[in-house]
Amino acid sequence: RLLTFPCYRWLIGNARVEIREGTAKTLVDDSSAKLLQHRKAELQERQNTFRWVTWATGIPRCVDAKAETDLPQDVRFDNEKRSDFEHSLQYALLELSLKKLAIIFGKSWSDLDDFKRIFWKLRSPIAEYCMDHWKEDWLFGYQCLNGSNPRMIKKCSVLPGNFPVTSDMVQSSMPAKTNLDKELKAGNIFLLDYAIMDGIPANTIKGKPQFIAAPLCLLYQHPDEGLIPIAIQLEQTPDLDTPIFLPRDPPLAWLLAKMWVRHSEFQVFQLLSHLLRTHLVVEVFCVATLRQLPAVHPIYKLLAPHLRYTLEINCRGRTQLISPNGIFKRVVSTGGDGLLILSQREYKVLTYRSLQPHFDFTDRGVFQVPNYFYRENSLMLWEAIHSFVSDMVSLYYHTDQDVEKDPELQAWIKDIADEGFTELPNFGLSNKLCSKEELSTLLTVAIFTSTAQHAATNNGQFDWCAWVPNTPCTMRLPPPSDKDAVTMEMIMASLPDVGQSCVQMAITWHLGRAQPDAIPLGQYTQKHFTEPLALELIETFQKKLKEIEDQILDQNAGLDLQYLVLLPSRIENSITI
Ligand code: OYP
Repeated sequence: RLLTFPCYRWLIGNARVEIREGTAKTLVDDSSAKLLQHRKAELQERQNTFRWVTWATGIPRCVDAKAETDLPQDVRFDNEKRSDFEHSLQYALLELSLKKLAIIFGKSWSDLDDFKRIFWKLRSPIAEYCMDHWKEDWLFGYQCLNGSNPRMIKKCSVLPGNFPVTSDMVQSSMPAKTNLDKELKAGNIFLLDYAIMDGIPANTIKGKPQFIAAPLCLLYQHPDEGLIPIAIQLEQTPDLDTPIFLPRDPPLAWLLAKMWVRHSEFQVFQLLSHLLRTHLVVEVFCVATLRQLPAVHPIYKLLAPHLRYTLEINCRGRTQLISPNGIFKRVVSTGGDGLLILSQREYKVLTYRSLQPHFDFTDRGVFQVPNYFYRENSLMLWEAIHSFVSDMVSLYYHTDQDVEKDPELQAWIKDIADEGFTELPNFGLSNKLCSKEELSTLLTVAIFTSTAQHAATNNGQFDWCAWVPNTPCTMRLPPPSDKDAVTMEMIMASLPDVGQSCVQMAITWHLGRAQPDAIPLGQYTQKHFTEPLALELIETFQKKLKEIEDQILDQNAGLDLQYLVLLPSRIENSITI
């Protein structure tokens, strides 16, 4: 395979032999006119190859390619990855279409247990656990912390004005000696607020309207039961048709209310936490790095392993997943116009700060919540990456001035801030880098997002979405307005039908399963760096990751429900799926 992005070039007569190895050099380190000429030529070529394009306004810009086939070979899947990607999906879809046939020609689809009939072969231990326990309130709470969308829950010290929960309503969820007021003050009340879903247009599938709600859900950190939901309102504006559902309501009413929250969760999780906040954010780093940093540049060498396959998977996502006839349009309630409007709303409020886990936890007020394994693991990983990256930066930049005076690095940050994250006045990332620390933080954001954060959202999706009633991709009836009128028939007519459920299982299995050619976090199969000092830092980083691995395994030993998605050995080095 031709290596068109060399780190170093040997000039032998007229032939240009290109290899990746060699000492990393910033522009000021490269002295000979010939090598400087090469840097320039390489960047010109890359800027011709990788161009920014606005796929849709109001979301991050991306690489100009109509489909993955427009991308140059160097950034395409290799044969093994491509054939695995295409076959695994076909396998899952075929498997499920057989089940679907069996059901259509078998007995009716009328009870929650009927979901079990499409739940064979494609399974995981957590998905099975979920199937057995999904109705239990504590598992609903658990998923806010350690499910596949662990960034939604916020501390609630004052009830929102549009959510008139009274002390009486929730007293039966609390020990007698306390009450809502006391618990609000004590910091034990939390909120899920899906205001962002309010007014999102819903899809029409095969002529049938789908439905979207914008729920509010109050949770309580119970001294014995753990985090549990205690009140749910399915729309943002309270009124007679929008009752507040409570755990003491008729069981089917409470269950359907929770399903509606989880349906919003599916949309926010897949489109905002997963697609926008990992895939699309990282693509900006990909494109800017390919356009602005020559392969011999230390920052190129540092980032390249974290950008593998991301352009191709994102192109496939744009053409097959969120396109006008894609998977979302075919089976998800936000398919059609909804998904873009939702993403644009989130993009408007996206901040650079929220991509840094310690700020994210501070701003959501969730530093004290017990058993928040996602928080504990992601902070350890952030620290490890930040310390590795800072040491690497110090190898090549001795002073803050060195950073300021690297024209390639400054062109890179300008591309990121002005060309990638356009139309974002409140993002909070400057288009200049003034210090080593600013550079290290930015690199940590890029690497953390493409590794740990992507793993945290992507890798548990089959576990939590395979049992469709737990996280339904669409709803086929409007939210219930009368607590006493909820029946099993209504629940089955609301949840995804057999076909939609099969696609949800197939796609989440396809994306969530371990990738056969995965390169784990901190493992480098291409030897970008060759200098001993850099290699030593890589080794230290790998040792640190091993310690984290052991610590996470220790924490999980003996747990029924283990949180292993952030085990370093299971985190991929880049977004490849
Ligand atoms: C690309 O042939 C990707 O249908 C997934 O996209 C699935 C395909 C193509 C389908 C191929 C085909 C990967 C990149 C991404 C992302 C993040 C968002 C994932 C959302 C998954 C939603 C699952 C929907 C279930 C109903």
